Amino acid sequence: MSRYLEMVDSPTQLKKLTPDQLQRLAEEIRQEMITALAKNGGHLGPNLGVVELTIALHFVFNTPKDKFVWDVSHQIYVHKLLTGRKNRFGTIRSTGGLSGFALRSESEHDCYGAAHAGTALSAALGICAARDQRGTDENVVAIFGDAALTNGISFEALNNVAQTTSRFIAILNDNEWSIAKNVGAISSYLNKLITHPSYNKLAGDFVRFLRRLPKGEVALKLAHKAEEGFKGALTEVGLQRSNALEPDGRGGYGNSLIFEEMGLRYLGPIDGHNLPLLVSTLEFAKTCDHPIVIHVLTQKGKGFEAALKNPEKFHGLGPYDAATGATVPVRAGTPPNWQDVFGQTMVKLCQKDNSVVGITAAMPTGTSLKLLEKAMPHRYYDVGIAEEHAVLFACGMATMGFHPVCAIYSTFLQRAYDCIVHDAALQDLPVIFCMDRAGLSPQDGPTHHGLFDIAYLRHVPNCILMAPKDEDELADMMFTATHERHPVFIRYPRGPAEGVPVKDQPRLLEVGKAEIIQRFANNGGRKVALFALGNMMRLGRETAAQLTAEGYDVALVNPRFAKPLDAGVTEFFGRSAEAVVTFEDHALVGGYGSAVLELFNEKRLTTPVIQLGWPDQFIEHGTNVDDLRRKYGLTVENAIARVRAEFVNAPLLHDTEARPQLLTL
Ligand SMILES: Cc1ncc(C[n+]2csc(CCOP(=O)(O)OP(=O)(O)O)c2C)c(N)n1
Repeated sequence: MSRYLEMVDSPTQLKKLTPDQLQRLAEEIRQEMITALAKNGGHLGPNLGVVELTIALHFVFNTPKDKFVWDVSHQIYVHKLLTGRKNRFGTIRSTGGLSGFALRSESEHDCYGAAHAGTALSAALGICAARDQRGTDENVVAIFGDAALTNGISFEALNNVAQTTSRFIAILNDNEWSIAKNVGAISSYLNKLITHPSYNKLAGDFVRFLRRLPKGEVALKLAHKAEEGFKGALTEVGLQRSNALEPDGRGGYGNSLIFEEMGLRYLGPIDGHNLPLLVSTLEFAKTCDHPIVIHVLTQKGKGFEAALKNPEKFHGLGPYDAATGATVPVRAGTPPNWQDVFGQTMVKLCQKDNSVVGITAAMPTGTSLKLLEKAMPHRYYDVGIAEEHAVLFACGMATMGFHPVCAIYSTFLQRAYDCIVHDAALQDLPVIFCMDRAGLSPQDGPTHHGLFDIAYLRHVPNCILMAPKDEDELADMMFTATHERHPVFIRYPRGPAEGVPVKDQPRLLEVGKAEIIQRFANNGGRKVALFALGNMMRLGRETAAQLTAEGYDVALVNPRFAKPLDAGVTEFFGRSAEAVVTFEDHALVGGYGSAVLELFNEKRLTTPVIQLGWPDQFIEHGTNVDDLRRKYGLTVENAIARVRAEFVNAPLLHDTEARPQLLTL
């Protein structure tokens, strides 16, 4: 580790450094992140962009007393390095290691956890309100990206600031990028602020503040450089932005500062890589008895050529070469990712059916809907980080005869729950929800695992909920969904699919019909029926093979539908088996296994049900899916052990004695 970073293990030590040393520290931190993250990857680009900003924040404020609330908090690595976690930094996002996000249980300097976008301004305002209630004097700083302004909650908070508190500091970290290029009117508006000198709001009280500071006595003698810095702020970063100003249609270029209209003083835009300027500006913000937003311009990936050239890829990535940024090519023979099969199928469906369109909430790459953008841009919508809006927008289109497909990760769709119930389901609209990352997002952890969607959808009337066992079935399910008149949800996981060929022409599936993969052999062995939902079919198959080898008589079912359940097939195997095992990549509470149990109760079946799935707790992050599945028993070994245990001391019953009411199928 390099010199200054070695010296600094807390914000207190950071405050002892001279301006030049702080600058050196910034360089060392960049290098540390580039090398340390190369092995496992992480959110490199956003963090390279906030090095100076984070140093300045810790130089001026005093956490944990003062509070930093980070939006998404994927840009918190520098903060981690400066708050006593540098020795564990190499463990970030791996099993037992540091979280990739802010985590209250990890450090007293992380006052608020996050990873879903748009939460910082509201949470910070709540902290301010509590401070004001208590009559204490903490500074509260919310740090949010330009893409957070595509999110409704951010505006709900801004709308509420002025009436709630007089001391609120918000830092808009504007790098023009969401994960992909930021979208929408707000993004164009921010560009206007940056490229038009008349919007520069550093003059006035801030400059007077700087001039009042006694020369030489300013914190670390930085401020005297600030005026100079502020003059350079536009030229260094702002003017690199290429877009010309667009007229506002009223003969001008618009002249209202949206933040000021909402009761926050606006300051900026300033160069977010100019440490002296940042320090002085934050010192000023500390003195403000008025809510303030500081517009800071940063470059995603600063200091690493490869990341600057490709901000989207380096937003978050796996292992890479620390010298060149090159990433490891996918091994030949690896099946396509589920998301890619989704994207390719979208293109095919849109080519054949004019009613189909694709909608993403700022995740064109993560969902692979960018394949549709490329092939048929007029059938593609990126609405920004706005899941609620995405669903309502889709509902509107559905009322006009369209089959909109919302490609939204399972975890992010949680945000749009009311829109699903109140708009899509209640009006019974044919919106299709393709829920990517349904299952684990291992390195991200509990904020990103998609383990709740069956539970939060299964009880909503009118909904159809499916999970494909492989990528060919995913295409069939998407095709089937475009023929439905109800809201349809399809859940599939992250990562490579099963490697089965995808037919040219997908086929229609019968809604609510399961697929029987293997029937009982009636060979005299103890009868066990396995129901393996979606991607758990692989586990189901292996379990079936091993149990069969041990002499059990095994049936294997691909349920396909978590709703409507195939009541006939489920009851048939429930009655004819001596034990049933349900496999799901989902929380056990309220999940697919629960649906089976509900049916068994309704039919008064007493066959024991062994449920494999995720326990009733938040599952931590880990290096990979296998580590976590092993820990929580989502394994073939555990399935077999539990089946064996079920039969210990259980007398062998002949079919006829045990199950007199066999149904025929
Ligand atoms: C509700 C929600 N939807 C989508 C995401 C995925 N996501 C993570 S970071 C990000 C972009 C953040 O951009 P910005 O806030 O501008 O920060 P930057 O990475 O540019 O610093 C998105 C869309 C998320 N975290 N939360």
